[in-house]
Amino acid sequence: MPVKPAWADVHVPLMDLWSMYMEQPRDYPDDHTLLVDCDTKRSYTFAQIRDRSIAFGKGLKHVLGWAKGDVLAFFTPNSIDTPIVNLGLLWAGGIASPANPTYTVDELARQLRDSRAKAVITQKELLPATRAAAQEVGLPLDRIFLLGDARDESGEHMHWTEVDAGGAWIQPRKTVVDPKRDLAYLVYSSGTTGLPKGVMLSHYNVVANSHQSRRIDVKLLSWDYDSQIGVLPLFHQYGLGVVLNATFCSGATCVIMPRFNLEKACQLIQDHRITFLYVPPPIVLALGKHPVVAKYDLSSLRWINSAAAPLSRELVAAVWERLKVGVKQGYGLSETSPTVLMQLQDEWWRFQGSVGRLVPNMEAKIVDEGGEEVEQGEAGELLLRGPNIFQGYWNKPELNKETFTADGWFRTGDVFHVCPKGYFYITDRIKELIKYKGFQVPPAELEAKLIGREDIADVCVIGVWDPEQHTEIPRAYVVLRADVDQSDELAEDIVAWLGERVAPAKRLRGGVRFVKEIPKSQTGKILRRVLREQAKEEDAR
Ligand code: 4UW
Repeated sequence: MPVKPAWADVHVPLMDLWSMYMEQPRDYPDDHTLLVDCDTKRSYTFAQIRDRSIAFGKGLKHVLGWAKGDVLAFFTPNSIDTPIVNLGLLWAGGIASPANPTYTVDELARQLRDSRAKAVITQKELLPATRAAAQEVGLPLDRIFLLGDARDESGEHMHWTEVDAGGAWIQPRKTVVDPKRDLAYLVYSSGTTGLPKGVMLSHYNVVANSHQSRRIDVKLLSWDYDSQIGVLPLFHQYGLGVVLNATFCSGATCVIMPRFNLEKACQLIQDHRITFLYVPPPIVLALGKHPVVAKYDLSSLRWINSAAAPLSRELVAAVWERLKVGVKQGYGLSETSPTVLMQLQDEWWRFQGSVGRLVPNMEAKIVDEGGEEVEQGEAGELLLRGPNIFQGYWNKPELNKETFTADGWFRTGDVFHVCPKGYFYITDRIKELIKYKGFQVPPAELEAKLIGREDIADVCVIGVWDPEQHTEIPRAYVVLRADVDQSDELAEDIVAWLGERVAPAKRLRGGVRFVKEIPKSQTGKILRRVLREQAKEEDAR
């Protein structure tokens, strides 16, 4: 029998995402500050966000002839402007496709090409990479806009506020979308295998997930007391979905950090009396163990939520010992808009190690390799159904057939068991994905690059556990060509060579190991599990 949520279903209104955030009843006043820049202290109230997003949406329609379904790519570190541009785009019926701002030119070009982005918005410091990527895919350079504080003196690239100005006089008519059919986001994820692909999230998917998860965290927040730091990347559903959703729904002010710095984060928590945090496990590690934390008063914190990668009980205990703050967990995927499982605030100590229970309106099944449901308590792959499940991968009909079962269950590629009370425990991953500090690292992407080297005959990249950093790190198992001799220098060269060609999160921090062959099944499929076991043994020595 599929597992059902402990809660009754919630009503999911049929509306677009802009209307959900900007037009629904809320507890806080229009002039309440929602977003603050941690450096410049520049800020936006709700009314400013609403009005500026409409102005940007009008500008997009008029200046660029933006049509429903046109994609705007985001290539920017976190900025308080991002949510406004994002909302303005949704108002104009567009689709946001955010990219990791540490991407190389090739990686960005790939996403621009695949998403068929009509324009890209970036910051001045990233203009050289953005221009190079645009040129590579034939995107006209005047389709690159800027956000943030710095302008482009050459005048070649409009600042988003200039796009705004261009449509000031036209009627504010929001583009009508079909919430169930039209997309709000095209985020990139490698799914269970291969290269990153566009995850199609409809307005309804995201609106649903907001309502599904509201009764867990958002319910506890109040606009005149609570605040958070927006350190999670807004190019990822954890930031774009969970963090912004908490702020817009509750009014809890979000102090946006462009990049994480522990000391700075502690200073912000102290100065702004921050009450809650959404973070990945490495930040929990830092809060629990790093000496710098002791210099600051973090007593305003009420709770922390960790998700996106595994978190050990030991770290949860370390944070409790030190700060007397509970770290609860959540689980989800880009493909699920993202929240699927969540612990309540008091469950981190009552159900330690669990990543929570199903949010409302979802169903879950745990199945064996043959697709049959396992016995209660046994481990297997987690399958999901619900209104927050994505519309499939962009332009990948064949893959979509494999991703969903015939009766519509989404295969997560994660291994779970569930206790009789409905608490879920994640124990393994059967998909290829590696997570470095919560960032996706698709092994297939690194393998494709490495195999391009003359001296490499075969290669497999897996994630190995780094207990000090508390994260998986990518390691390459390499078969050299017969006439090439292995050496430590060559291993270092391979690490450095790849490091120049990929975003920093994808570097081979786990090093290179030379092997005689890559274990494969009779059908030629790489047996990653065998290598993962081998790596565990090697690292234990
Ligand atoms: N423990 C172990 C976890 C966990 C985990 C995810 O990059 P994506 O596609 O997506 C995310 C989403 C994070 C997220 C979802 C819901 C939510 O509410 C929240 O915060 C409260 C954050 O990371 O990667 C998805 C993959 O990441 C792994 C798992 O393998 C999953 O398939 N993962 N959460 N708590 N592993």
